[in-house]
Amino acid sequence: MSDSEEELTIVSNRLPVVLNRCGTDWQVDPGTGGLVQAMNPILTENGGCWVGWPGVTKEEGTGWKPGLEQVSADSGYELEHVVLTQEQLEGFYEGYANSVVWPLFHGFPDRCEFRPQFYRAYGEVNDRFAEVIAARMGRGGFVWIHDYHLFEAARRLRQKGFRGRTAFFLHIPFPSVENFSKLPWREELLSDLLHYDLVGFQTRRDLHHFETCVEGLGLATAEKREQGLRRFDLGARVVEAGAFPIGIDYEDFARRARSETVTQRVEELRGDLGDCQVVLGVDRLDYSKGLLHRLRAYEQTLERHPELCEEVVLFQLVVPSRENVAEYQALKEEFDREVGRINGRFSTAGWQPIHYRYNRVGPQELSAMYRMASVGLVTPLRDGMNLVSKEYCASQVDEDGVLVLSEFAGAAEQLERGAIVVNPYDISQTAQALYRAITMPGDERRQRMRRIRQVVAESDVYHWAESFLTRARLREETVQRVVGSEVDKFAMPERRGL
Ligand code: GDG
Repeated sequence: MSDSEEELTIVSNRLPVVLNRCGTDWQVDPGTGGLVQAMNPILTENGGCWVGWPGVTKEEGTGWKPGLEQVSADSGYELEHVVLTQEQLEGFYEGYANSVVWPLFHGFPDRCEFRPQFYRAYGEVNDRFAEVIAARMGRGGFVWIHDYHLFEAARRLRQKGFRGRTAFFLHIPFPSVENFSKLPWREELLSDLLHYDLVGFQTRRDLHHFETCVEGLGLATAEKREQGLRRFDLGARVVEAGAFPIGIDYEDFARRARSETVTQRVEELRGDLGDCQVVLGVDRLDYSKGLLHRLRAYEQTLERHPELCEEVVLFQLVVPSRENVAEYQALKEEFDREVGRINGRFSTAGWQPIHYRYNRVGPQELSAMYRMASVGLVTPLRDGMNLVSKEYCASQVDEDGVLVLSEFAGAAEQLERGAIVVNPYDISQTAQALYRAITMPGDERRQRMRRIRQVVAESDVYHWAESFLTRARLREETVQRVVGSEVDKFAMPERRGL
């Protein structure tokens, strides 16, 4: 088997499956979404494996195993599960990943709960993942690890004797040195990332932040390479880091948006909304998505331009997320209250300014929403990339929608030339941008939309996977492999004490 055909192991916190309990049985369906779509052809063609947590805890039994095996057989590659207990899940997932890393990396340090027991649980679970990977791969091969749940996987794998190649991609932003430095385990986290051969970020800004943190904390010095890559020389080992902005399956979104079913559904939805111009928001319920700021900006637009009343609606889809975390429940309550207040303030006999749905919808319904909307309002306070902004553009097959995009979404680096870019903290500026989008003449809309659709099409998810994998594989020729004690170059005294 040549290098380019080498078997690939993908690792992510969740396996790409959806498990639903039906009485005492389990229904297991294949997952959807960009990452799965991008990996499917590569894994099925060359053979491979996906390692992850199936989504249920050890306490819930193993009745899902036959279903998982079936999905694995149908998809043509193996699904290797990592079983976690409820306690591990709480400390690792709800604790360290979502109450430390997520808020810190999205610029909300005050929301962090820096509890040592969370960090310990995170280490334990990363070790469990490493065990499962090592058991499957032995000492060699190529493993691509995804996201902030698994920073420690490469170090722990190497401790178990693994000598193959490891690559990592961070889907969320990397914080500035000011924010990053607040982390009690900051050196450990950086040194964990420096155990990978290739580390990928969403944007040049994230890469720059990483580089500044590594240099600022004195761990290594970055050397600039071709294509914006950075190279950290650690003696016997070299680590590369780069920006690889993730994309979507553009063709799939465009095709679906044009389909008969979706075209019909667009007409129905438009009819239901009284033929108003639709401003669309689609977000997981999360404080990083700037939902409350967005409502205030919309309210201000209506306040300043009363002529828009009965002409425009904000259609907001909020997708439930992390429902058992108290903070997310509180955010939902506040959001519900604000929607009620604004609707109470502006509604007339036949018109309501905000249509709000709190559920998950199917891909066709989502496509219809994207296509019917005259404005895509994507205003996260911070976002690694934000796929919704790209999906909206791909679905704008009539090319007459306008994208209003937060400068703090990773996507802004690529889409700034066609979108109206806003600072979502600046309510007044966002309101003005929204007004501009609603009233933008047709020619300008088409010109801008065409420009961004081209970027989204060129840098789709296949391009992303291909460029990342090509870089990871190229490294084999240029880099000496890590040997023996070099692994522990960054062993932290504190870590040993934990
Ligand atoms: C993380 C990073 C980065 C949403 N509602 C429905 C639905 N969705 C799909 C969208 C989109 C995805 O969920 C959301 O992706 P985002 O990128 O917007 O945000 P995160 O979930 O926070 O993702 C982010 C991403 O990873 C990838 O690297 O861009 O910055 O935070 O694909 O379509 N899909 C369906 N029904 C819904 O109701 N079917």
